[in-house]
Amino acid sequence: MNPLFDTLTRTAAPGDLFLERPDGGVIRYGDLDGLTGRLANALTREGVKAGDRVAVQVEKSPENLLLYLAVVRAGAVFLPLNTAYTLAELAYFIGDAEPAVVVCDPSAEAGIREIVGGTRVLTLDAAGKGSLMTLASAQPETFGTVAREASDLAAICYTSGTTGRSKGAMLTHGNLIANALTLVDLWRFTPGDVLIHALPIYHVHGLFVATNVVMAAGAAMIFRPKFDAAEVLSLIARATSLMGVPTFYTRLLDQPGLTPEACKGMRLFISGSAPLLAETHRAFETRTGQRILERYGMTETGMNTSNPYDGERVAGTVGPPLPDVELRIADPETGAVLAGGEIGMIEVKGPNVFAGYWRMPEKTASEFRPGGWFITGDLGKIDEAGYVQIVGRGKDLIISGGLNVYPKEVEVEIDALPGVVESAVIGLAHPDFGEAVTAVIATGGKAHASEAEVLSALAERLARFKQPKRVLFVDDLPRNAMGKVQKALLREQHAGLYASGDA
Ligand code: MCA
Ligand code: AMP
Repeated sequence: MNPLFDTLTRTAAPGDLFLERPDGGVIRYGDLDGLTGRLANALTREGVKAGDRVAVQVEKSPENLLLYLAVVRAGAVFLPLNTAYTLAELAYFIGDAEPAVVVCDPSAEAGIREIVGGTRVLTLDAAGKGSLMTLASAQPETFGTVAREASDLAAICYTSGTTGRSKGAMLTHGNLIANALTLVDLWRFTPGDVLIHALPIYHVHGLFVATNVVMAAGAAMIFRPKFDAAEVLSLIARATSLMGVPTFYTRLLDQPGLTPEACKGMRLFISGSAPLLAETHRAFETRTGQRILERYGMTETGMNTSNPYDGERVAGTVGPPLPDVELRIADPETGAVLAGGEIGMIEVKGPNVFAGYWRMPEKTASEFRPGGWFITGDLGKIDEAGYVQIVGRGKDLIISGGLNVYPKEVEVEIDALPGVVESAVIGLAHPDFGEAVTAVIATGGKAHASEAEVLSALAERLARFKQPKRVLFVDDLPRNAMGKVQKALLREQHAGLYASGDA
């Protein structure tokens, strides 16, 4: 038995719709056996064995999703990579994960071949074509699904770290199944549901929360290459649910056609990955009559909490812990559990919590408390009704449009530029992205490069979403008595930078 593959493919009837392609074509659940069989045979032919990693940096397409399923079916470990990562960033992931096969866009093939040494490279483009598909089309549909245990790895998802080095979160079959089944139940997904899938599938939200929940329920997806507010609105009449980051909802609110009538067939709007402003929650309800359900998760844990389906969905909270997740608030320094209502570190425990960081046993150990409690790095409190409220982050992290950016990683690149004494990268409130990456560079009062020059120097080094939206220059950075850069003060000083909706 292959726990994850079996769980995802056992609910639906063969004739049920699995996915509507961007071009309007369809894939039915009954097609999955043959489609993933060909791909799994292709991977096996390329030498992929149980436990091997398959690194995938490709545009979103149904074939990309089929590849995920085929990797799991072949007993291997799916390793999705953000399409925005530059070659410099990729070199680290590939060196660290040592995949047996890398699948990339044809346009990136030459560059990737240079950094991977002898590793096999196959291609897959946005239209679902490429050398992987050519190889798969020549393979038989029949494939003997590789047996796995619940404790075996199904995926490794890289997540940045405060020290600048990304860590590979190891997710097991058991982790992904537990979370998917809990969410199907909690959010009441059934075979009658149709989800508009407009998230990227290189992160936990679009790949596991959306896809696994849909499949475990035997439901269907309208699969879009990316989020486009007008397009999503035009699809809403045929759908029952949407999962998105807060930027989806602020952009939908800009659509004049967003009305109760337009949304009347929808039963569930879910938001997560970044804080949903209470004001967005209220505005959405006023415009549509629907209360967005906000939930909270992490790459390392999948989902931890969710506002209820039936009960009160409270704006500004992420709801109670999921039924099989334990959550506590602890003193960030000592780990002592704090009394109800106090603010502290959110720590979680449960079948959803990952198996550790790939080849980083010390890092793994330092992020768990005795008894298996994972230290999330988020600061929060639990109110009297048992709802969790996230009040800040213990980690220096910016979340821009639902994507995480660790300031340290950007500062390291900026500090290496000529004329920079030091830099502080901060997140400032932004009407579209929630927070915008902003660099403050100390020049010591000397001549320095322009904003455009700094940005162009970073373009090759950092993925587009990590690049600052603005670069500000100061003589010196403000420091406290301990000599620490006062990022909170910088955030205050520049708070209104994006208020006009600029940039
Ligand atoms: C695109 N750009 C961005 C972002 N996305 N800049 C900052 N932050 C971003 N998130 C760049 C583009 O390259 C472009 O630059 C410019 O900003 C404007 O692009 P635009 O066309 O407006 O962007 P878009 O393509 O519409 O994308 C915005 C988006 C997208 C729809 C919000 O970023 C997105 O789908 N985000 C979701 C990410 C996600 O799935 N997160 C879940 C992580 P230029 O014009 O100069 O080229 S998993 C997780 O967090 C846990 C598990 C959880 O709880 O879910
Ligand atoms: P990632 O490492 O990309 O999985 O991002 C996980 C982080 O996103 C969490 O540690 C939180 O800081 C943040 N996050 C996820 N969902 C929410 C939410 N609903 N509200 C506030 N922050 C969230």
